[in-house]
Amino acid sequence: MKTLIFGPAGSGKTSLLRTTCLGYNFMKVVNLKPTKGISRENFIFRGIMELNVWDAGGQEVYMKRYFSEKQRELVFSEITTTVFMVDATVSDPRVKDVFEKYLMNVFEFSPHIDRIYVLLNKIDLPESEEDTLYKMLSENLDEDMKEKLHFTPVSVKEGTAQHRLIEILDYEIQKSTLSLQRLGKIRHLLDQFKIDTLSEYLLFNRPDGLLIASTLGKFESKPLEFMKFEIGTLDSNMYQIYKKIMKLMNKPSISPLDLSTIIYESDSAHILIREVANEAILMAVTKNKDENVFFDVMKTISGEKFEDLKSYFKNNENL
Ligand SMILES: Nc1nc2c(ncn2[C@@H]2O[C@H](COP(=O)(O)OP(=O)(O)OP(=O)(O)O)[C@@H](O)[C@H]2O)c(=O)[nH]1
Ligand SMILES: [Mg+2]
Repeated sequence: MKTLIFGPAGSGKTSLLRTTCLGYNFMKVVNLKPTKGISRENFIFRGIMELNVWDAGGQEVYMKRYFSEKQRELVFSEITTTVFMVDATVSDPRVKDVFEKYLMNVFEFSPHIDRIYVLLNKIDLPESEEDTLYKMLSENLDEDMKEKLHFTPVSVKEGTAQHRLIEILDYEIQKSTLSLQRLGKIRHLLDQFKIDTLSEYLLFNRPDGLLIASTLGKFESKPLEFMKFEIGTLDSNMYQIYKKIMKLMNKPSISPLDLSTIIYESDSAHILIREVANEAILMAVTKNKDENVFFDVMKTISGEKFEDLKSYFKNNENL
């Protein structure tokens, strides 16, 4: 799915992508250099939808190239989703000019596009003039066009831009048969895990920290978003210690992957966490502390059905 992120230099496009799709926090992206031309990257959003993101560096030299006869078809054709991002602290009339050229080219080369998302970014700053920008960008457009535009004032710094992008991409998942099929299969497996073990299961996508599916239905967990869910960072010394123990016991050497389940315990439940093929994290929460339930979960997350779950993620590599 070609996803084009377009807009003037410094509006926050790369910051938005890095924080949403790679789970970076805002501090990690404050010193980004301007993007040179178009940077293309593949992400698997929510573990099920493959995105081919085109992040178009917005400096004027590049803008000229994107709109040139030689390049415009390449840049603006075959788009599935597109977002226009502006810095709401800059109400320069040149922004309007770029926006109009962008719209013209999107509709010429990707006429099926029925929504254009416009993010008015940096509203955390006191000098932000999102209303002025909104008026400027929506002025003199015909009604048909206006209906296609969806403006949202946002801030990458405060996290609202990431929420909006996630909403936009979730809407795209709903339109993608392939993603829905994959999600259906994953949900079906988790439901089977639940029946087999009397426990609830949550599956998180590792790179963006977002929920892929759960047996509890929709589940949003604030602190998990925009953060890499790394089992390794939970206890980074464990591997070294265990490796040494194995050596002292004259057992075969182990790889970090052999240490892939973490178990927590509360007064009323066990929580077991296991990596799924490097791409996802599965969390099981038992209904009680019955030891049979515990061992059933252990069996499930190392059994045949778990291999099935893994295979859905391994297939991603071949997309
Ligand atoms: N205050 C504030 N600063 C932001 C926000 N979003 C991005 N920035 C800053 O704006 C600057 C430019 O961000 P980039 O993500 O590099 O902008 P860009 O749109 O990719 O720029 P080009 O690659 O040149 O087109 C960085 O210093 C970011 O830290 C925001 O929501 N609030
Ligand atoms: Mg950039």
